[in-house]
Amino acid sequence: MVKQTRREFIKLIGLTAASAGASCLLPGCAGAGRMAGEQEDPPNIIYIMADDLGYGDLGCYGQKIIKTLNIDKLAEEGMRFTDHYSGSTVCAPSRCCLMTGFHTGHALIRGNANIALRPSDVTVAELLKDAGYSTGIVGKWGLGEADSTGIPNRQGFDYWFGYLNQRHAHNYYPAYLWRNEEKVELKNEVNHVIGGQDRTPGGVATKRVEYSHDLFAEEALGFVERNKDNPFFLYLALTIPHANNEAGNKGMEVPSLEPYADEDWPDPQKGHAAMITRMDGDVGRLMAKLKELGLDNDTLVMFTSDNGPHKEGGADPTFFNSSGPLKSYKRALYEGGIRVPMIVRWPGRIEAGSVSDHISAFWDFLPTCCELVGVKAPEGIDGVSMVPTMLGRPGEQREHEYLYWEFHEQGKRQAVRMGDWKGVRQNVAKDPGEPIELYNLKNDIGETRNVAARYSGIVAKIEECMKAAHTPSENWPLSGE
Ligand SMILES: [Ca+2]
Repeated sequence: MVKQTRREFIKLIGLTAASAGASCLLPGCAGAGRMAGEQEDPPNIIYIMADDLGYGDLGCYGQKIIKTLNIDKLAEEGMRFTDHYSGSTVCAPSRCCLMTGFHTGHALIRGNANIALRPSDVTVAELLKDAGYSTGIVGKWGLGEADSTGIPNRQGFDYWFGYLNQRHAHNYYPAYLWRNEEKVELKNEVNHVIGGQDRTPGGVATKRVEYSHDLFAEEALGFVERNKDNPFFLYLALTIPHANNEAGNKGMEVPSLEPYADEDWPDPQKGHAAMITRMDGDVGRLMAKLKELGLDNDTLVMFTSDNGPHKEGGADPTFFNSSGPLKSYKRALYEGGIRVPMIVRWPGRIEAGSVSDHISAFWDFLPTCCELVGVKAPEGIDGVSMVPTMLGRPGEQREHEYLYWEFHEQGKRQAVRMGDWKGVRQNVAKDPGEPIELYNLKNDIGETRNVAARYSGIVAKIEECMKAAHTPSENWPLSGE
C-alpha cells in the first residue's frame, strides 16, 4: 500500500470503520468524549518490550535501587496496569501471542523452539499495514529464521532490523544482524558456539565494538523520523536485560556499568541494573524525539516485558527484588514468571497518573490495535481489546472469563487466572491429572498459601478451563496426547 499522509489516512480509516461497523474512536462511538463532527485521529503506535525485565524492576512498580526515571515518567503521564500478563514465561511463545492474539493453548508457537510463523498466520503488523500504517520492528524476533515464511518482512513488517534467532540474540556484540533480508556485518568478532535444540549460533565476542542495544535505540529514532508524516507502528523488541547464556557468570554484558560502577555489588548485579538504566535513557530519547517531531499527542506508547526476570548469566533476581511481591521468576507459571509491567501513554486521551487492575495479557494487543484503527479483529482469537480501559471507559470493558498458559519445559505446566483466583498445575507431562494448586491473589499475591483443599468447586472450574483452553498440537503435546 502506498504511504498516506496523516490527513488522507484519517479519511480512509473513517470510511473503513463506517463500512465495517467496527467499534472505533470516531465521532458517534460511545464515550469518545469529543464534540460531534470532530475528527478523531488513530494514533501512531510504539510498543516497547524489554526482555526478561521483572515486575519489580521499575521504580513505578516499586523498585528502590535501579533508576528508571524515564519509564516512571511514562507512568506518571499515562496509565499503569497492575494485572497485565505476558504471553508466556519465556521469549518465543510470548512473542507469538503478542503478534497473533492467541494464548499458548491455541498459539502456533508455545515454547522456545525453532518454528516459523506461516503465511496463514495473521499478525498485528499485517492488520496495521492493511490499515495504512507503516510498520517496523527493531530488536529480537524469534518467530522465523532467514528464508522462512516467518521473517518479519513476510509477516506484515515493512522494515526490520535485528536478530531473527533467539540464541543469536543472547550475544550483545554479534558479528552480524539482519536488515530486512540482508545480513549486516558488524565490527564485533565472535567465538561462535553452536548448540541447543535448533543448532544455531550463540557466542561470546572476542572483539567488542558495537553493542546491539545501542544500534536498536538509534534504529528506533531513525524509523520514527522517517515516518513522521504518516501513521506508523513500531515494535521495539529490546533485548536487555536478558543474559548472554553462553558467557557463564559474565553474561550480563553492557558497555558500561555506570551509574553503578562504584557500588559494592557483584558485577552481574551491576550489569543488570546498568542495562535497565541504559534502556531507560533510550526510552527517554525516544520520547524526546516524539516531542521534537510534534508527534507526542499523536502517539500511543506502550511499555512492557516479555516474561519475568531471569536467574542466568550470574544475575540474581532476589538481589533487587526483581519480581516485586510476586513468587518466582522466568520459566515459572507463578506470578513472577508471567505478570509484567504494562504502561500506556497517549497525552490527552489516556488519563495521566491513572492505574488499572484490569486483567489483561499479551494476546489483547492485537485486538487493541484493531479497535484503535477501526478495523475488525480476526474471528476466534483469544484477545480482548483494552481500549475502553485505556480511554477511561471501564464500564464498557469486556472482561476475560479467564487467562490461560501452558509451558512445555521443566515437566510441563499449566496455569489459569480467573478473577482473583490463580490455579497452577506442575508436572503435567508425568500426569495430566496432577493436583492443581489454588491461590487467592486478592489476599495472597505472593502465592504462599495453597487453598485448593478449601475451594474444591473453584479448583474444578479451573480444571475445566485448562481442558477447554488447550487445543492439541503435534508440536506441543501435553501428557497422553
Ligand atoms: Ca524473555
